[in-house]
Amino acid sequence: MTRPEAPPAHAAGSPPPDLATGAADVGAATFRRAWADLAPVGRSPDGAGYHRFAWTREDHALREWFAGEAAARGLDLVTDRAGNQWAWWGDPDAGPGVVTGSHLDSVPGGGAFDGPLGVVSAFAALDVLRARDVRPARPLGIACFGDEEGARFGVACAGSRLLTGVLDPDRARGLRDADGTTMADALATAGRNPSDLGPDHEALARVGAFVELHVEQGRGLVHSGDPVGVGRMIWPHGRWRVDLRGAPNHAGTTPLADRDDPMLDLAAFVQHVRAAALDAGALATVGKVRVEPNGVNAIPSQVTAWLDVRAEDERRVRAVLTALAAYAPHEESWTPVTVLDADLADEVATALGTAGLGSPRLGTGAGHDAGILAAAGVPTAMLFVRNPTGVSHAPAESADEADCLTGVGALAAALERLLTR
Ligand code: HGY
Ligand code: MN
Ligand code: MN
Repeated sequence: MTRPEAPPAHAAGSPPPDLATGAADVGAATFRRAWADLAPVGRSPDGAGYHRFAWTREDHALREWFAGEAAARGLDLVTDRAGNQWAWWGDPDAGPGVVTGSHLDSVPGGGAFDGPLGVVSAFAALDVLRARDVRPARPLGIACFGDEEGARFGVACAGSRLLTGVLDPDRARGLRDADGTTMADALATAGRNPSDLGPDHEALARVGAFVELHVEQGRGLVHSGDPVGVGRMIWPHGRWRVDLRGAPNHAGTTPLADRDDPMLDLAAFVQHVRAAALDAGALATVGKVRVEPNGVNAIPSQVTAWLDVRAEDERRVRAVLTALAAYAPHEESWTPVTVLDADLADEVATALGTAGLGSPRLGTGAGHDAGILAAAGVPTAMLFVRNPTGVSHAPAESADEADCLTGVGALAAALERLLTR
C-alpha cells in the first residue's frame, strides 16, 4: 500500500491558501470539538457564568484537558516552575520559538471566552498549519498561563508574573484565598511542591515571540466592522486593598449614635471612588468586599474593600489614588502601561492582509499575560476577536462562531508568517 503524497509545503512569504479550503475545515472541527469539551467545566448550573479558579478541582480538569490536547498531537508538555503549561511542536530548545495561547481560569461568574478562546484557537491554528503542511523554521509553543484572573489569591497574571520574576515566590506562597487557604497549601493539595514555585528563566528564554488571541472586551470591532483586530497597548492598572475598621456590636441593642459601623465607611468610600474616577478621567471599581463577621444582626467589626483603577495613562490612575489617600489604600498589584511591539504588530497585520482581513489597532483597559511578557522584554502581539455585546467578566460575554473561526484563520496566518520567516 502506498501512502498518499503529502501536499507540498507552503513556501514562506507566499500568500496562505484560501481559508475556505480543507485546512480551514480542520481548524473549524478542532475549534468546535474543543469548545464543546470545555463548555461544562466550572459552569454554574444556574447559567450565572464560569467559576474556574487557580488550583481547584476545575483548574485541575482544565489542566488535564490541556495535557490531553498536547498528547493527542504528540506535543511535548512542559509545566514551568510557575505552574504554567506549555505544549511544544518541535524541540523547544531549538528556538527561541513562537508561542501563542492564553489562560483557562476565570473571574467569579465569568464568561466562556476570556482566556479559553485564545487556548482553543491556538490548538485549532496549529492543526490548520499542520493540515497545510507548513514546515516551521522554529518551534511553536502553546501556552496556558495559570491564575491569570487572580480570582482566588488576588494577584492577576500570577502565573506570568511568577515566571518573569515580578511576583516574589515567597509572597505568592503566602497569598490567601477567601477561606484563608494559602497558595502554598493549594499547590500542595493540587500535587505540586510549593517550594518549586518561582521564576523560570529557561521557560521564558524559549519564547522568542508571543501572540495572544483574546475576545475583545469592548465594542471597538463592532464599530469598525472587523471580525479581528490587532493590539496596540494595554492601559496601566492596579489593585488596592482598603481596610475599614469599626466596633462590632448587636444590631438590636446598639443606638445609632453609639455605633462605629465600617459599613457606612464603605458606602462613603464607594462614592468617593466614583467621584475621584470622574474627576481624573479614569475607571475605578469596587467589585469585591469582605465583611466580618458578616452576620445579618451584627454591626461589622471590619469591612475590606478591593479597588481596581485603570486609565489611559498612569497620571490619571495616580490622581485617583491621591484623592483616596485618606483611606490608605494598600497596593496589591500594579501593571504599568504596556505598548505592544510595533514591529510584531505590523508582521501580524501583514499576515492578516494576506488572509484578506483588515487589522484595526486597539488599545485595551484589560490586563493580559501578554502585557507581563512584553514588560519582560518578549516581543508580544495581541489579536482580538469581535464581541457583539462588548461585555466581559460576565456571562453575556460572547463571540459569533464565524468570527471565532476567522480568528483561528488569522492566528494561523500570523503564526505561519512568524514561523517561516
Ligand atoms: O482584570 C483584567 O483585566 C484581566 O482580565 N485579568
Ligand atoms: Mn479577564
Ligand atoms: Mn483574559
